[in-house]
Amino acid sequence: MHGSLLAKSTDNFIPAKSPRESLRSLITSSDLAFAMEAHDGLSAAIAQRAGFKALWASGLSISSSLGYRDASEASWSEVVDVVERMANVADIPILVDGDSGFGNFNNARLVARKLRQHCASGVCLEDKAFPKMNSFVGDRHPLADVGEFCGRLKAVKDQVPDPEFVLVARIEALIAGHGQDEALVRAHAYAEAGADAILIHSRKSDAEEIFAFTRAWQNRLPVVIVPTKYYRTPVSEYRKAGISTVVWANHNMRAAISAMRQVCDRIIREESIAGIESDVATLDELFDLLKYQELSAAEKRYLPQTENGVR
Ligand code: SPV
Ligand code: MG
Repeated sequence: MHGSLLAKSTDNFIPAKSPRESLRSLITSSDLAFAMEAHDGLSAAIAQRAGFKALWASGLSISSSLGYRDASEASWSEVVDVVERMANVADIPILVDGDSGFGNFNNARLVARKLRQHCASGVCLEDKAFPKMNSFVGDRHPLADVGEFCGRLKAVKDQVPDPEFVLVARIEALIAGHGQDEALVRAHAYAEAGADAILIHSRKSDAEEIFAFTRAWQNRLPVVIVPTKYYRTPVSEYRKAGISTVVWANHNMRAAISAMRQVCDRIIREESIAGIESDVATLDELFDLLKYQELSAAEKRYLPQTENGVR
């Protein structure tokens, strides 16, 4: 499914995924791109079926679905396992939220390499220390030293020289309350260190500080944004500002929470599933999403056949 294998040695085994359109071309294209959050194989299949061209493997959503807090509680290998499940069902590119890299340069490059081996198309690293805390929680968001974070970026670039693998450097200066100057200094430093794109994050309820950043930055590298809090801004404004990619960062997970809560509340109250049948996905929809029809075709091909069908 993922094309040829670029295997040089067992240790450097990197499967080359050939999704329909590469993450790099989506991010560098002049068209505004969208990456939809997914946190497991099923949500990845749903996002792809809806027509999204790229996925955001959200740290918040993956942590939440595993029952962890988005505070570096999930281990890097648990995240890699989830991404592997996503890549197994979806063949659109996956940009993985690599948090702050799970440690120093050494952990960051290890995770990046493992993600590439499991068919991720890129990783986003944020300039915070380990352990990190979700950007919308509290006010304590100490930033990494610029030089040290540049080392993390360089180590990832050196470890994963694949030109198709995208390294996004995420700036948390605005989240941490440091202002535009600090954000810009960091963006330029991360560009020098080899980042392919900059994610500028904000938790304001309007996009003004994002636009102030893009005006000053002048697209030296493509800009990725996460408008979770400034959700009212129309995407036409992002096109006008020359933004590269919008990440809808957690909406499959939040949709799942409300849908599951409503269904649980009704079933416990009504002591019946009759009332909710028309509100939940059909089993046929589930079988279709996970391609059960492919399995029956494969059975015909690979299992010994009898006169009455498959044995
Ligand atoms: C995530 O989806 O995990 C993100 C985006 O990093 S945010 O939750 O806004 O920090
Ligand atoms: Mg995250």
